[in-house]
Amino acid sequence: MAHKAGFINIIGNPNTGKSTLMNKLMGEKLSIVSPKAQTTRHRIRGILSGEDYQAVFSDTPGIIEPAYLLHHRMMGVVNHALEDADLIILMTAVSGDDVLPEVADRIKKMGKKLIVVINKIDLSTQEKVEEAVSLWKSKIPAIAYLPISAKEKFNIDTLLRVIIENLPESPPFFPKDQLTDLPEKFFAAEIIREKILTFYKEEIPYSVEVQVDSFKEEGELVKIYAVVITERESQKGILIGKKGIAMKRIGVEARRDIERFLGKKVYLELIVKVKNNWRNTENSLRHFGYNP
Ligand SMILES: Nc1nc2c(ncn2[C@@H]2O[C@H](COP(=O)(O)OP(=O)(O)O)[C@@H](O)[C@H]2O)c(=O)[nH]1
Ligand SMILES: [Mg+2]
Repeated sequence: MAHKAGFINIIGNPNTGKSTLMNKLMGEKLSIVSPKAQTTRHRIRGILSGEDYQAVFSDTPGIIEPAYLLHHRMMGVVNHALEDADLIILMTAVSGDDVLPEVADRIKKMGKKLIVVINKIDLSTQEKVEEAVSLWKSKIPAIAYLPISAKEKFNIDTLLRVIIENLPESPPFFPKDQLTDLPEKFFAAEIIREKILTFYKEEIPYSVEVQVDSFKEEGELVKIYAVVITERESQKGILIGKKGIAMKRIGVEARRDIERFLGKKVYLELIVKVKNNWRNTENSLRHFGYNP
């Protein structure tokens, strides 16, 4: 049988479970997950290779109306992902908000292969799920309308089968043992950000960026020095907490997950810095890797 390979890009509203889905498809936690919108800020590739196929998934930021320059960059990622997809997965949740009509229209006009995934059926009833399926059928042509639960791993195998069936014939794009195209230090920074998203409230999760300054392997130990950047002095105080206790907790939790991810012992040092208004500053965004 001929070899198949292609780019499958997962797009949709915030919080529909795009990152959870990619992780379940990969059987590996690559993308951070949280109940907060705007958790995913970059395109995160997961490369799944079988004997005769290679599926290159991209997880993308949820579609939002941009309020900051950062959001414009994030929506740039979504636009690229629409353009270079061989197959688009439009992620929706049974109970969630409707995807913007402009986005649905654009996908329709592109005429690309599309799978509409209706996620979080574990939170819904059979009747509601059927309603959602027929609604999407009337709205946009697709090769499949598939109800799933990413969290409970329901119908993920079926989805993967449909994806592979619909990949174009092509040699692989990446070595078969490669899982992603991003460096390990990117994932270390993301894991730290995930803990911040989980533990802090209000504006803090949205105002924080994490950069790994140094990532060095010394035998079995990986030494990581990371900077947590926030927008205001007052946020810095909250992030650090009384006697540094809050940041310490982030460090402990993040180190445990980074160790699991790398399969190595980790030494992690975190410092907090303020960069005024970084989310709206061209130079800062560029420096942090959000390119136009
Ligand atoms: N009940 C339920 N929750 C889910 C499911 N998939 C994702 N979630 C939750 O929805 C929230 C957003 O998930 P995430 O993958 O970060 O969504 P994204 O913003 O689309 O990437 C998280 O709290 C997930 O645990 C699902 O199938 N069922
Ligand atoms: Mg996400």
